Amino acid sequence: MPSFDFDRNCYIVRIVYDGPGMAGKTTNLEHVCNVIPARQRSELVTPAALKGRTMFFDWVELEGPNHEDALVRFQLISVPGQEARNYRRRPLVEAADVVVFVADASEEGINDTQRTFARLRVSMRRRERPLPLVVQANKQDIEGALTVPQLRQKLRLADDVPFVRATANQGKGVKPTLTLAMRLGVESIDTDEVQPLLPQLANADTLFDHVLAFEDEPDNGEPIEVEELNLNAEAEADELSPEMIAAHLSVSSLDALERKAQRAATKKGGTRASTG
Ligand SMILES: Nc1nc2c(ncn2[C@@H]2O[C@H](COP(=O)(O)OP(=O)(O)OP(=O)(O)O)[C@@H](O)[C@H]2O)c(=O)[nH]1
Ligand SMILES: [Mg+2]
Repeated sequence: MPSFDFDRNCYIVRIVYDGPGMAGKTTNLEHVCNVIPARQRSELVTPAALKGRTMFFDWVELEGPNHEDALVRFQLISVPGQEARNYRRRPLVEAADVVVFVADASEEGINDTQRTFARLRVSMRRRERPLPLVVQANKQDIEGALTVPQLRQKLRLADDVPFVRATANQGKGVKPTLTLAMRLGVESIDTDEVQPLLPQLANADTLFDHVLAFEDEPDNGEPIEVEELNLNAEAEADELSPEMIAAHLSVSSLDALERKAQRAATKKGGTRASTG
């Protein structure tokens, strides 16, 4: 939910750019900084980047419109997409008011995109309130890149989730993506509760300390639900209609149920044998 910063008398809407490694998240923020005048934004802060990969996050704050006598400021944060940095990614996603999912829509990137989206979906389900989402189908310049309808199907997203085509390294689609995310953020000020700004999320400095607190427990093993893992099976079944995919999914869960029942029966039999 959006926050209110009483020190600066402004609303804060946090827009988190999530997505797999090398999808173009940092490129989006860099382009935003190129097109928005310096007086309307902060510097782009990137604590420790290694060979072009985001290690912790990128952060920039933009001045937005007035909303009921107070300014809205947007904090744009991009996560580290590498799977090994998932423990740093998670607290950032949890702090989001709006998520921009930057999908690598190229054939090469689509598996990582699906896997990362499955993780995001788990985080979204854990929240009490729905998290507004914009999906950017990036790398449209690469031959064979998935179209928006193809990507929508791969990620199993309904028609009401907004998608934007983009080639972020040429600046294409970056601003429309941001505009949509900002609009969703401002709407959530009206429809959601607004909480006082948490000190640990106030600025890039405190956010860095917040993320560093997770270094002691680098647990990347976030559970992904069985249904989500079936995404890859589904990926092979490209030409299937939604009905066939639904049938396929229920068959896979039936198979899984059957195996589970068999395991339980064997275990039970074993116990009986040892006690009887
Ligand atoms: N061909 C192509 N390359 C792109 C596009 N967008 C970004 N790139 C390139 O992809 C590479 C990775 O981009 P980044 O923005 O650093 O990716 P990231 O998502 O921040 O990656 P991590 O920090 O590792 O999570 C860079 O070389 C970009 O120039 C695009 O639309 N098309
Ligand atoms: Mg990056």
